[in-house]
Amino acid sequence: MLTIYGVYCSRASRNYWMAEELGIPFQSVPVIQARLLADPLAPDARINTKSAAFLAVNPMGLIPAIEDDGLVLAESLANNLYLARKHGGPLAGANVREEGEITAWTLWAATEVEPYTVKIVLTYDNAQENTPDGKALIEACVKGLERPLARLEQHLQTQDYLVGNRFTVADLNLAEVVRYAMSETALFDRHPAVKNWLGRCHARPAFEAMMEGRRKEAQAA
Ligand SMILES: N[C@@H](CCC(=O)N[C@@H](CS)C(=O)NCC(=O)O)C(=O)O
Repeated sequence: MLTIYGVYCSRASRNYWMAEELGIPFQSVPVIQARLLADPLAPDARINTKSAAFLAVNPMGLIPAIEDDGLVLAESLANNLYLARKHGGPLAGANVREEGEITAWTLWAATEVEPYTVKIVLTYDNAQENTPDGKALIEACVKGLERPLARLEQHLQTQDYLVGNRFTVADLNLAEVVRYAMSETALFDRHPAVKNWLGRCHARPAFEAMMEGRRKEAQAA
């Protein structure tokens, strides 16, 4: 059975959403970010990204990691590409051409979009969004996002999804990266096709199941 190491409130959300989309059984090992604990190496600390038990799974000390039939992978977006390829169906590329497009969009998400969006979400997580430094950082990130979002807007003006006119793993991977910037509503108002696409992705029952996992996790904390 697929094992996902991580927590819903982390990049592991991408893998939980994917498992829900595929409808495959999975177990979750709740590994929390070490930075959230006062003393992650304390003997009674809950399992976290600095715990020896987790470092044995992912020596990088980052979540998520997945384990599937003895294979361990530890890059959230690549984990999803693997799961799509393994389980097939409409989420995966139907041919080599679509595989190429899915890979390109996924690497684009990681390299051209995530460096900005993750800084925005972390600024909010750290309650820095109203400080002068936080405001300046968000402003710089929004500026950096204009070009990629304009490119995405252009693509989505003529199609509802990124590849093959259907929801694929490329949409899931990019949507989870773009979600981190949702606080910047004016940015999305300037890119209505992107906003509508994100809405379509978020209307999926599997996304809602993942978000329910996040809510339960937050309540239990
Ligand atoms: N490129 C990696 C990045 C993983 C990453 O940075 N994970 C964060 C949580 S979202 C983490 O484990 N941080 C450790 C910590 O904050 O202590 C991926 O996409 O899987």
